[in-house]
Amino acid sequence: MNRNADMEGSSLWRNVRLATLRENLGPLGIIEKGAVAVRGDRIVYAGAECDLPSDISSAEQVIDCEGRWMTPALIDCHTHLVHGGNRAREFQLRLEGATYEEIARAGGGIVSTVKATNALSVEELVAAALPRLDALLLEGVSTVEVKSGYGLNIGAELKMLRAARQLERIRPVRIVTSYLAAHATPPEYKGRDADYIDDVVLPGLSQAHAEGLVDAVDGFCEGIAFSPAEIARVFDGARALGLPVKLHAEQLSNLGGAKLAASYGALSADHLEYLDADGAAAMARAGTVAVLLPGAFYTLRETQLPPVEALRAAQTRIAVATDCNPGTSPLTSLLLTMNMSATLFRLTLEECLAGVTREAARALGILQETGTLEAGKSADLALWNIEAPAELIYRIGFNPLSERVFKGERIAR
Ligand code: DI6
Ligand code: FE
Repeated sequence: MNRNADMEGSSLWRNVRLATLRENLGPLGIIEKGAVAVRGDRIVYAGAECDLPSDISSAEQVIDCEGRWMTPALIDCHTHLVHGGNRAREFQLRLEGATYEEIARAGGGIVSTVKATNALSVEELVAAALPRLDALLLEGVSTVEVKSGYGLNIGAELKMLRAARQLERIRPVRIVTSYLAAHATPPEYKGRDADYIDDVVLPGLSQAHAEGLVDAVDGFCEGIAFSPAEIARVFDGARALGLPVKLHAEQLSNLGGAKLAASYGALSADHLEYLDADGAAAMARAGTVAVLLPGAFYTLRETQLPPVEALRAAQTRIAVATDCNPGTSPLTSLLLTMNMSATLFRLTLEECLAGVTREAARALGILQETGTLEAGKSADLALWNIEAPAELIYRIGFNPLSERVFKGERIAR
């Protein structure tokens, strides 16, 4: 065994076209004749093949990519992946003419998912989430944000977050958690939002944080959920624990949630159909990413488009995500999410692709670690059987992934 120790666990991806998503390299950060070198779990080189330094030009494993395209592995930065049951029956009833109110009165809606989630153990929640997670991973996803928010009592919120953490141990994926007890007021606290925040949301947050279960704190700021003043109390709790915040804001009406989130230096504000130019500018100033969720827009047959022009004018960063949830976005495809972002929201190719890589990483506060093809970052790569990047957003229901690499490890499709 005289193998060079430096080459241990090393791989070289050559003859590859790179969409690095590095901003200093122009749109998509394209390098036509590229190479990517990996040592252990790190990218040590991502650039032109002809400039490959001689000390890293040899590797244990050399992969000729035959001109395929490589992007950073994809990132789904907003999901409710862990939950019990589904709402297909409600979907069917709505097609037959039932209204949301009728369904809610019959015990449906978010309350039915809360019941179904409370009924499951951590292991059962993991088992329920796995097929959804696997669907994402098969399309080149390597990082998934997962929220709590269907427990609505301390025990069940912690259970959801434990299930989310468990997913990372049984699949090659990075999971980033958000504590979303401020998603809805459970029936037992009806009309007593403040008590729910005092009794459940804030003490549950301290417990979940003490267990290492919380990467960020989320809330739902809406007429049917929590007011900006109530969300501010939750954000104060997050701040006291040193946790970053994000917010479901301006989905159904404009309550100024995005502005509030920006004032707390939020990582992101999400949905945003009813955002105004002021809110977009406040987000840009705070570095708060706008996460657009076309799956919910589509499922709700919403007609109010998010203010994409205002976001561009303010130079607010834009990400896109599935919002995978059983009520308003039963979507487990980030490729389809990109297509919807283009078709429904008129996002450009660059906005779509940056939205599931670089900007999604920024929205999760992990841009130092992943989201671009860049030396020093985690070797999270996706290799595609495509002739041009536009194919990633153009097709509907077709998966051109060739292979995925997570932390340097090759994962067969
Ligand atoms: N926004 C939504 O659209 C969902 N939650 C949220 O914060 C709805 C959740 C559900 O109906 O289960
Ligand atoms: Fe959501």
